[in-house]
Amino acid sequence: MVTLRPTIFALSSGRPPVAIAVIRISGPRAGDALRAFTGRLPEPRKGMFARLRDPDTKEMIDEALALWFPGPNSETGEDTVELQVHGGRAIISAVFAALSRLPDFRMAEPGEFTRRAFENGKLDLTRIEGLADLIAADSDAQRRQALRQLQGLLGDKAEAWRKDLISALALVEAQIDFPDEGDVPQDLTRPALATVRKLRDEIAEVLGQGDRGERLRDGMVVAIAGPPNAGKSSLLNRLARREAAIVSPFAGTTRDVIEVHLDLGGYPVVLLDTAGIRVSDDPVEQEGIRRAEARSAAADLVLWVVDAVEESANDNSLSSIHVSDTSQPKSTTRWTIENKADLDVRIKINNIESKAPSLYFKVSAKTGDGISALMGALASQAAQFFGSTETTFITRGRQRADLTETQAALDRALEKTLRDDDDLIAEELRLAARALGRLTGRVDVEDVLDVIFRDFCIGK
Ligand SMILES: Nc1nc2c(ncn2[C@@H]2O[C@H](COP(=O)(O)OP(=O)(O)OP(=O)(O)O)[C@@H](O)[C@H]2O)c(=O)[nH]1
Ligand SMILES: [Mg+2]
Repeated sequence: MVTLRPTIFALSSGRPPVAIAVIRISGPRAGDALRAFTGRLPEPRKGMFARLRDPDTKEMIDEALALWFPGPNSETGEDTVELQVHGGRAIISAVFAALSRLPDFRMAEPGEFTRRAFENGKLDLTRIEGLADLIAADSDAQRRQALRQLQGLLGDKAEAWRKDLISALALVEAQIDFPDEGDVPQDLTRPALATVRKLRDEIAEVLGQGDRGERLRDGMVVAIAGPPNAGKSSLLNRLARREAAIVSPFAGTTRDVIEVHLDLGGYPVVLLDTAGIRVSDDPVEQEGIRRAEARSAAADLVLWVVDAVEESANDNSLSSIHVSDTSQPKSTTRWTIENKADLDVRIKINNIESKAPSLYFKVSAKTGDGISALMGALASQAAQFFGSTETTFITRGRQRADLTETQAALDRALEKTLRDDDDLIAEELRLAARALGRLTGRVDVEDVLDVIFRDFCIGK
């Protein structure tokens, strides 16, 4: 007897207890499971109210909504069942226990439903990456980009390119196979190369769009840094609107880097609170300072926080801060934040003062004064940082690498035309087609699948 491919099941909704839990079942015996629980199969793709009974004892487990999606018109391409039960732990475990007792059933691994969808040709790799990003999206801009990727913005384009490339390759191969035969028109290579040139230019354009798409996935990194006790952690808490970091009157409170994810005007921002930078004998604090400097150097923007009172005592010389801190490479944009404005006896000055190239803000993390202006400036900075991502095709380094390889092979093919060597041209075109196939997961897929599915949750 042929052993059936296992039918898999998992909880696809959030951690119980919750109002409703969604259990998904996919595989050749999914329909059997539904029949075992309810005694019948509903009409495809229509919700059915059902009493779920334990297949062995016939004891009722719960009242549920059952959905039946026969393959191949299902998300995974296999027969699929979705049960919406009340989201209590005992209900879910009773359903799982009963499912595990059915022959050829087992729990799904993380991302296994999506993996089956991929194997059944429902999704290419770029769409799967879009799906992973969609689930992980924290902000509107990320959600929109992920959705475009899920809808095939890059995948469809890559597939169209691959088809054109294969037609071009067929022409070159025909030229090689029938060099002088009367029924084959002369010079098939020339039209093929026109296609190749067009493809190369289109790919170059996509690659030339910059790394906005990749950056949008990670978010704009904003590091809060500065001398100890300036109120960096207080500022982080104020911007995050929660007590994410410990605040204390003692200098040297923060040691580890604290990370908070914010949505600013629809853009993802990662805010870092770091240890106050000073000379210290304490090895733990030294490590904290080392981390603070490393993370600030890698940040997209540094908010350099100083104590307004100390600033005024220092003869108001903002420039001294710039001189004293040499840890920042020139390329990182840096704004100076004078905090504790509530304690400052000087006459209130304008909130934002443009001191190009850095910006200067005066705030009070304690009273909230000046915070909304700072938030507004951060939101515009994020909007500017990400620019328009509407037509950004590349969202991952993996995609960029495959496209760069495609382009390089096309370039080499075009160079070979000078030497008029059709065999070498054909070989480069094959390499280019292979790199494009890798992008969508048509070839060499095993190397990347594990990396991609590592990010997936169970039940997806
Ligand atoms: N009056 C006033 N006090 C503040 C303000 N912001 C912070 N403080 C106080 O300043 C002290 C230090 O604040 P923190 O936020 O812990 O400062 P920090 O820069 O994170 O300090 P380290 O982590 O030690 O480097 C605390 O007692 C805060 O309550 C402010 O705007 N006004
Ligand atoms: Mg702190």
